[in-house]
Amino acid sequence: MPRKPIDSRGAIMLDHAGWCLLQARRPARPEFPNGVTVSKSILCLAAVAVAAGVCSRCWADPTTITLGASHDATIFQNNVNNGSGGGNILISGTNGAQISPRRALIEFDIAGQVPAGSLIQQVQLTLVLGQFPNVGAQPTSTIGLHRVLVDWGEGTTQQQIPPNDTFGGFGQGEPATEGDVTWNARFFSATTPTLWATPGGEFAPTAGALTVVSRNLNTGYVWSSTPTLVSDVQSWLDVPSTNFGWLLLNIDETTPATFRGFYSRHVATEALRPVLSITYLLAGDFDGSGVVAGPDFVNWKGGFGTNAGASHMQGDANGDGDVDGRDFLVWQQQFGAGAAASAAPEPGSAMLAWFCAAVFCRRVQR
Ligand SMILES: [Ca+2]
Ligand SMILES: [Ca+2]
Ligand SMILES: [Ca+2]
Repeated sequence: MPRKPIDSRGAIMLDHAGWCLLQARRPARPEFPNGVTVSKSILCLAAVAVAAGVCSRCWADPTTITLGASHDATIFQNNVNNGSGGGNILISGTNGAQISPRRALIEFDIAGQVPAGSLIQQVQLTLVLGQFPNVGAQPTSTIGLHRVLVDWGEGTTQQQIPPNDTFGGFGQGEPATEGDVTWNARFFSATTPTLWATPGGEFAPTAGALTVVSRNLNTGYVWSSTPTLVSDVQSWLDVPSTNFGWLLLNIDETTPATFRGFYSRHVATEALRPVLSITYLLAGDFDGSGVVAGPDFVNWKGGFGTNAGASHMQGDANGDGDVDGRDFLVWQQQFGAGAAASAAPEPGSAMLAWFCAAVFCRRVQR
């Protein structure tokens, strides 16, 4: 189970109780000290809960959402300064005329849609096929998703106003404008481009998922969940500044006419656009209600101080077996997530006061 760094979320505490956070984050004692009792009644409650087998349902059902792409583009090996960031088609593979590879990039705003601190379970990308070579098209084409390692700009080249679903004229891109991604530049500029370290993009050498794409137009092709895709999305949730999406790399960039063209996020018909499906668990939902709220704090409070073997229901949000301040921060960060997110209040001051008192008591007793 993924572990959560405290530093990525610790700043949230400052809004409410900066003193508490500073206490909890002091380098000499990054976690609450072991073996110190805050309240005998609390530990007793936790012990009774475990002994009675209360944890019959430690997790709520996972939540699945679908996201549209936030950025996408195609780059062209034979037109190194052309872009198509606003275009209708995402192309991966060689064309027939020049036997020249095209690669597509696609990115989703994970952190803007999935509650921070969630645990990613499944990830699935669906792209709808819109085009394959008119002449000499291979019966199948295998395309991999490779994590992109550095930032790139989408640009607006070839954007259709108003939007439409046409594919004509996108196969070579057009001369890039400021900020477009191209084969040579991750941010094109006529005067000061930011170049890829390697032309054609910087990306993980191994595909996180591969899919065989045949020739069924207007059909959704799916890159099913793999541990690598899950890891990619988890890391993008935990550290959004590392989210640069995936590059669609055709495994055959030497045979003529291997390309497949998929509808981009800009086409008029929504059902044709790329979709990323994400299934996640709300780590702060200790009571399995589907909402991160006050009752979950009660569970955490009951388990607080457990040093090993703690269940999620007892308040172990990050899966490391204990129930401590890190788990509290996950709960606080996710407070209001779930079914009642739109009407979620801030965590109650009494809960925060209890957390502060717990930290203070533990430090004093040491
Ligand atoms: Ca685009
Ligand atoms: Ca709950
Ligand atoms: Ca924990």
